[in-house]
Amino acid sequence: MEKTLLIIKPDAVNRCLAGRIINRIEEKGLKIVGMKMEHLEPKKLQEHYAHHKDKKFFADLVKYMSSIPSVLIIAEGKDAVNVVRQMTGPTNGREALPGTIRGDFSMSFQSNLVHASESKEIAEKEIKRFFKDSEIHGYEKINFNWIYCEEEKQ
Ligand code: FUP
Repeated sequence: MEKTLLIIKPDAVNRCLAGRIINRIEEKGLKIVGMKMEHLEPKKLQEHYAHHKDKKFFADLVKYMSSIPSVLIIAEGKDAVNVVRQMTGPTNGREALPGTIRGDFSMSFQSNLVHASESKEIAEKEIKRFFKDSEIHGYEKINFNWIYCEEEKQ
């Protein structure tokens, strides 16, 4: 099944929201197949946000993201990339709808609590960037048959 990368960013860790965000992922029916805390280094972040390297907020973004540790998660499920993006809401927390993570807990463009991969291809690259193969776990989830119908499990 599809995998996506989520980063519970430094502001969420600092505001003690990591547990609530992890809860939402689990309650939705996504399967957590990787999870760790890591103090992200500027070099890795510059690569991760390379598409923003010419923007004026880039230096501040890297500084904030490398300020304290983040929690990194790989979530697996049918259409996981799209499902997690929907749960996250748009970049600006002030515009995100209630019910989304950013809509419920963020008032900011930058301090928007979570990163979620944008597409399947990007998710594959991001998972390789942040996780070793040995940190990704395959296991049986006992409630799987109650989350999907037969056709959706393919
Ligand atoms: P998203 O896909 O919603 O995480 O947003 P982007 O990839 O466009 O942006 C990545 C991060 O850059 C955001 F989470 C916050 C930061 N950012 C700013 O600080 N200011 C901006 O104007 C746009 C993005």
